[in-house]
Amino acid sequence: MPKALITGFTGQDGSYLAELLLSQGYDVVGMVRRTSTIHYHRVEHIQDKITVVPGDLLDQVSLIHILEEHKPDEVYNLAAQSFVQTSWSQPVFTGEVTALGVTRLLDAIRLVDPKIRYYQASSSEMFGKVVEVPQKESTPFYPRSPYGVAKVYGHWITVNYRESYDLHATSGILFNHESPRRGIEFVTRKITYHVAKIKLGLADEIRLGNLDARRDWGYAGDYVKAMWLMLQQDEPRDYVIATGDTHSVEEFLQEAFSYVDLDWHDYVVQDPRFMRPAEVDLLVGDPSKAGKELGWEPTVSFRELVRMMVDSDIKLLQDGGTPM
Ligand code: NAP
Ligand code: F7E
Repeated sequence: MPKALITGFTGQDGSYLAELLLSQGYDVVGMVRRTSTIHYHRVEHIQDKITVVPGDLLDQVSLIHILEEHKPDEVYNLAAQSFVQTSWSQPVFTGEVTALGVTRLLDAIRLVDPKIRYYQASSSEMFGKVVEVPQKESTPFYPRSPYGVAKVYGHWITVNYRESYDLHATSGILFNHESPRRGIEFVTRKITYHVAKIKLGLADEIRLGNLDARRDWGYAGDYVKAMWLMLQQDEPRDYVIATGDTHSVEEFLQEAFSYVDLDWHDYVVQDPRFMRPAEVDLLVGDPSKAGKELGWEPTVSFRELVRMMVDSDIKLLQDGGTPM
């Protein structure tokens, strides 16, 4: 039975990846950091099938101990300070976790077992102020936030360890991917949760920042499959994972509100608190290399994604639940 370690197991992608690996017959080890309250809401349905271990990307000793004790064949590094807005208020912390955390983990692999296959969660935020449309593997990076800068470091240290130590280390450059398990602070989930609240009479407005930004939004369940496929290749290579389709925040609003027969203009308040010091205006990826070499393609359209998230949030509220 192959064994995989997932860092960021409690996050959106960690939960979908754990489900996928379990369905493929893996023994799954999920790393969680210590917090004063336990929040396993995304993974509680599979918790008894997973070996949950404490560890932190800030603490290299914890990483070495996990690798020595559990001996994984594959490591998926999904842990990060992943919210772009927070990276301006906590730039050093973001660098420690999202950039240097990658080196701590790669170096632990080099020391304990260099045969381990490694996946790095790189991001379309590395393209930032884009120099090419659409963005592909060879497009130069121009990050626009401390988060984007930290991800560029994580990306290049992964390439460097592959070339320096012959590690099977792969970097997936994933464009935005969403789901009903998306954190409530990200714009898609913030919108669908508020649409559900407004529809049910529990709120009467939603406060947002820049509505013109365009993103290539896909479904997280599709994207974790690409991560797994990357580690099954003989040669480690880097891949863009995207839909090739782009929409503005305003288009997302339009789609979500009209689905429940409401007009978004009646409820949206623009609030400078949600504007960013530097914006990424347009992202759209070219996933053709992943299509050709991995046989990967997205299965959920923009419209299906929006509706899936709105439906889920309406059900969550009707069942008396709270957002993840
Ligand atoms: P997420 O929901 O924010 O999950 C992040 C995970 O990282 C959580 O499990 C979190 O644990 C964990 N974490 C944070 N700091 C840590 C630390 N110091 N040590 C150990 N674990 C730590 O993010 P996601 O959307 O699933 O994204 C997964 C990865 O892909 C991230 O690296 C993100 O930057 C990257 N990415 C995401 C997207 C996207 O659109 N979703 C696109 C490209 C790249 P807690 O539960 O304790 O907070
Ligand atoms: O913002 C605009 C905001 O926070 C999307 C992370 O997973 O994907 C994600 O980063 C856009 C931006 O995601 C609000 O200005 C307007 O232009 O949902 P977001 P993100 O910054 O694209 C990448 C690929 C990652 O790697 C990251 O980890 O929406 N926007 N009004 C808003 N955004 C938020 N959050 N809140 C607003 O009120």
